[in-house]
Amino acid sequence: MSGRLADHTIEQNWQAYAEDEHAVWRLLFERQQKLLKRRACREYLDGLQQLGVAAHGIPDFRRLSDILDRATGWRIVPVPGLVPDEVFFAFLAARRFPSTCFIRRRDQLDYLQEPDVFHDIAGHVPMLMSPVFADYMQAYGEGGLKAVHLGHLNHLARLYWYTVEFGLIATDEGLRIYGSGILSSAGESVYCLKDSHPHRLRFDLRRVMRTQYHIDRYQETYFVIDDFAQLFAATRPDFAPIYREISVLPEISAEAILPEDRAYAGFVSGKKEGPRVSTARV
Ligand code: HBI
Ligand code: FE
Repeated sequence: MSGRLADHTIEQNWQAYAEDEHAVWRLLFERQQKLLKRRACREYLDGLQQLGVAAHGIPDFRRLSDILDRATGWRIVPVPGLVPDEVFFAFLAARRFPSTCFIRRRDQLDYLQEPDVFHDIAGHVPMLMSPVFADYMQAYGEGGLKAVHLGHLNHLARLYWYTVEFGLIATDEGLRIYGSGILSSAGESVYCLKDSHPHRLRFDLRRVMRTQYHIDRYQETYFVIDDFAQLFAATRPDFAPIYREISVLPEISAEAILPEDRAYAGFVSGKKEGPRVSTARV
């Protein structure tokens, strides 16, 4: 790892976790396991199992990294918290996943704005066991470095938000979760699939990049991919012309629906899904 990146890393110091910190992990993990068995995508559930991420306590990153490295060449690097955007992207481009080490307190089980070790390890890392998703994350890191230089980080950050953090995938068994922000949230893992309030739209790169998001509440809109190959293919073109194209178009608010939007047409709780009547302004 380059010196500049290494400057942002810390030691996980696994031996130093208190028993109560492991107990918080167990609470979170057991609760999510029950919810995710029938809600998370196959790639996530397989990754979790292969990594041996389990209920007994906060995992040792070195053990996980060795398994992850053999599967897809990714490793986990411990960081103290949010790292600067360019550093974050440089890590991803080098197939290094920066993970926080601290765990939320007992009074924060349901909600925490910043990432903690449960979000990073139980939410993100299992997806990195999937070869296509692992490549997508690296491509995203490379795209992030370019976006910063082009002054379009806002557009690229929305792609991350609506895929890596809050993405849904259409499968033969129905709609499933792959976004880590949902996978690590008990409330949102139920809400995103079942609730009649949010829109569930077919993934469209330009639409996603134009759509604002809220960081402090459940999402108003989810974007549904058909498979991870579609996601990876969407990141293959040079984004520079796409950024130019969308920067002259209006931004889209988190809850808005456009006439050209395509709703996910699966069956959710016995009702056919469609966009709600458009009352929102763009
Ligand atoms: N740092 N540790 C950490 N985790 C993140 O998810 C993260 C970050 N720094 C910046 C960042 N995310 C954003 O720039 C991207 O999500 C767009
Ligand atoms: Fe995250």
